[in-house]
Amino acid sequence: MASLDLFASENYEVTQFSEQAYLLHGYVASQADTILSHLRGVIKQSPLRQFVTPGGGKMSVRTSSCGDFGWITDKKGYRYTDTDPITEKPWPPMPETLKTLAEQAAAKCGFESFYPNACLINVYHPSAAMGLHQDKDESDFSQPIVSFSFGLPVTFLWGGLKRGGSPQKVTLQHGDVLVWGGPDRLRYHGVKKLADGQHPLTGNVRVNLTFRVR
Ligand code: MD3
Ligand code: FE
Repeated sequence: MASLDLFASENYEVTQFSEQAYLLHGYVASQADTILSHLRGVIKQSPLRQFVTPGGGKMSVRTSSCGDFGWITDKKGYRYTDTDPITEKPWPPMPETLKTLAEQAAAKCGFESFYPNACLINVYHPSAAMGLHQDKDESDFSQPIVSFSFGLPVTFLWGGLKRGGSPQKVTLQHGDVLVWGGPDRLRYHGVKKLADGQHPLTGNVRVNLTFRVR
């Protein structure tokens, strides 16, 4: 079992929010060092940047991607590309460790054939936030989205399938994994402004990875 050390904790609590929405508490905490060092390699090749949305506003979150496809936005809209518009080269490959951990997390929640080809990297500094939105730039909504959170905690917001109403709140902590699939895949979601703080592994930032099938 050479790959045993790749496996995430088997002692984690699960919170089920909805029919196919799960929080695996601390699922990747033991792998955080490895994952974060892979990410440092990725962002050396494709740097973090603050995109400008079609509405003309600069995003507060700093973003990069790895995998066959990366998510971008500019004046023309939101989409996936196979090339980083800054480097004009393919996005860095998705590190196998990350891909395998995301697939394992999905499988724990009943998604046995999830093979992500895009990993969006979001880095939040204090006061960065993400407004309520749906993730609908992908082509197959039967595929779940898996997210890993590292570093500073944040209040995650999740609402319904339509805008409006008050979203539910949940704190996402270092090492937490979210899996959203099936009828929950198109829920509105976002995160509140990041509060200042210090985390031993990330300093004053929160890092979020979302694994998707483009
Ligand atoms: C619920 N990122 O990158 S991750 C995003 O913390 C995004 O950076 C947030 O929303 C972040 O698009 C939240 C958790 C998440 C991701 C996708 C979802 C929750 C979701 C899709 C549907 C419902
Ligand atoms: Fe999202």
